[in-house]
Amino acid sequence: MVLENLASSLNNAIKKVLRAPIVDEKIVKELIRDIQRALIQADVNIKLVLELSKNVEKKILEAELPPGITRRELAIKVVYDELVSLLGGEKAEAPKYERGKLTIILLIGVQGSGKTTSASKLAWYFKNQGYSVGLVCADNFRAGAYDQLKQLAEKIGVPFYGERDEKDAVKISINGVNKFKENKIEIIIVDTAGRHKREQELLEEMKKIADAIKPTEIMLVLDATMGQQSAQQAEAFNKVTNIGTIFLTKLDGTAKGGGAISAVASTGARIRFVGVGEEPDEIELFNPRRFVGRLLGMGDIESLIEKFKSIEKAEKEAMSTIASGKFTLKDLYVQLQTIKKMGPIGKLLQSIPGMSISNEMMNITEEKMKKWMVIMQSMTEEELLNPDIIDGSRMKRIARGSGTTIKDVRELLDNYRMSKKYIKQLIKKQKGLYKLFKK
Ligand SMILES: Nc1nc2c(ncn2[C@@H]2O[C@H](COP(=O)(O)OP(=O)(O)O)[C@@H](O)[C@H]2O)c(=O)[nH]1
Ligand SMILES: [Mg+2]
Repeated sequence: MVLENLASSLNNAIKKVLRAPIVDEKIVKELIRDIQRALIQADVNIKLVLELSKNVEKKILEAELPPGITRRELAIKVVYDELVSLLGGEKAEAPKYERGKLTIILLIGVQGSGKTTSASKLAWYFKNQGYSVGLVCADNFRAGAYDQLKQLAEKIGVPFYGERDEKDAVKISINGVNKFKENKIEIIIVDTAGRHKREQELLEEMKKIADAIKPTEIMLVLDATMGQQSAQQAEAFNKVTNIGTIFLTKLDGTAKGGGAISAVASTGARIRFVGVGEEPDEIELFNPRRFVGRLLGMGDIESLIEKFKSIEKAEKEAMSTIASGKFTLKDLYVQLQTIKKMGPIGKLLQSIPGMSISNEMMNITEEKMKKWMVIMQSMTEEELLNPDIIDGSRMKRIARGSGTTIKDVRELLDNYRMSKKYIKQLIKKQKGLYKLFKK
């Protein structure tokens, strides 16, 4: 039984209700049976399934219908709500680690589940939240694990700790934690090995590491494409260490992640983050509503609307700056950073017909941005706020002062004007699109 079956049987159950001419007790009972079958086949704890179905049945049959709501709509809403509450409730909940205090996150999971990638994603996420973050490589089993995490750490600009030749993962974990503790790092993320000669060895090693470094949170990394194996993995790990949260990876593919429901049910751990790509910034907070929507086959528009909301928020400031005609060179730098951060959103926009984003804008390298900052530092306040006054002789002075060439200065100014135009266009397009998706 693979997880796709769970998703499709739930989906079929919902469709049956949608197709039925009237939703009477018989249909409701049938719906309940379908849901029970689907969940039990997906290894969700039987007691839990019975509880869930009892709730659904009771709510659908006994509830007073709210005005304007059909029993059919209510049935779907109830199933939806029950699954959402099984997965932890209403909304995406951001972890709140105390500032200035030490938080240790220990990542565990089988080989290939995405631990190392997710470690870098978490580091990227928390760094952006303003925490100081350190990455520890305690995977000394797979050759290349050290370099993989080290490179990712360099890419996102967070400190890395590893010992290439040390064979004892427990020792490395302790040393790494101690070093970052000395450096007053707030969040230490420990990446571990996934493959061992025997599974039992791996589980014992995880337990030893956990006992040694006493993590604040043990996070199980689960591959969304793994189906019901997820529950078995989760249970095996949960027996030796207490899993607190789950990072569900590879939700960017076709997998709906139904297996994770079983993992949640069997461990009581909450899914906290999802991975939606291979890059460090392709991480999202787990959103139960969106997840269930997707599982039941009605979530795509919802996630799109949410993405647009977040773009709208990010661009609101830019909009008001530009609307007031005050888009300066200083703003340009901030904007470029925003655009870089919007990487995945850029991708999303590109996937919508008629929304191709200027590639020149998305491809500006970090190097170039640094050079531009240096150039801008050689400008006067007046020039920064009023770039139009920069003529040939000013360009010469700025180039000399920043150790660059007139060509570099001109390139920056060209890009500034292009950005101004581009951002204006982007906002216009977004306004139009946003209207389309607003209910
Ligand atoms: N598409 C996609 N690929 C992922 C995601 N997370 C990890 N991967 C890929 O899965 C593979 C295994 O990841 P890795 O982090 O090395 O797994 P580990 O063995 O648990 O450390 C790599 O090819 C990753 O790029 C994700 O969220 N989406
Ligand atoms: Mg790894």
